Amino acid sequence: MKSIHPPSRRAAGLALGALLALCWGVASAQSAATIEVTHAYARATAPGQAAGGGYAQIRNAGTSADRLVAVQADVARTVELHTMSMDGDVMRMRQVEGIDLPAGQTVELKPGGLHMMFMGLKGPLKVGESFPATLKFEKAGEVKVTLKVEAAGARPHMMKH
Ligand SMILES: [Cu+2]
Repeated sequence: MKSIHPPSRRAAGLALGALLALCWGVASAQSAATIEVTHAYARATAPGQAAGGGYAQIRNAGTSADRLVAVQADVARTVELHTMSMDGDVMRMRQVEGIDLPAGQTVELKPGGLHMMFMGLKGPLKVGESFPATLKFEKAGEVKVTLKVEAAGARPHMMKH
């Protein structure tokens, strides 16, 4: 049997290891780029209003499914992910653990459906202003977005948490 680890081979092994580490770095950078967030906005809130909704179009341009698991924003004490459904004639919101993002698809967070809920607002969200938020994805990691504050719709406020 020949020598198993001649020095030259060992060096080659180390070089390969370094190359693999480099590839991992590139791979994770690419996976972050597979999530595209567009038209991120929040609804304006009245003074004293405790919570406000946030919306966006989230495209998973990657080849594997991902999941939005958390959102962080300095304007609110905490941010929850909600879904909305009709209960008789009352809109009800329910917290969800995450929002699934199938590969190659766009999921729209919109009024009346899935949305971000900014809980414990530190002040009113004013039309024309914008604020930063960080979206955390299971695979793609953190994606920073800016939400533009848009006028609250004429939708009646028959919502319950
Ligand atoms: Cu909500």
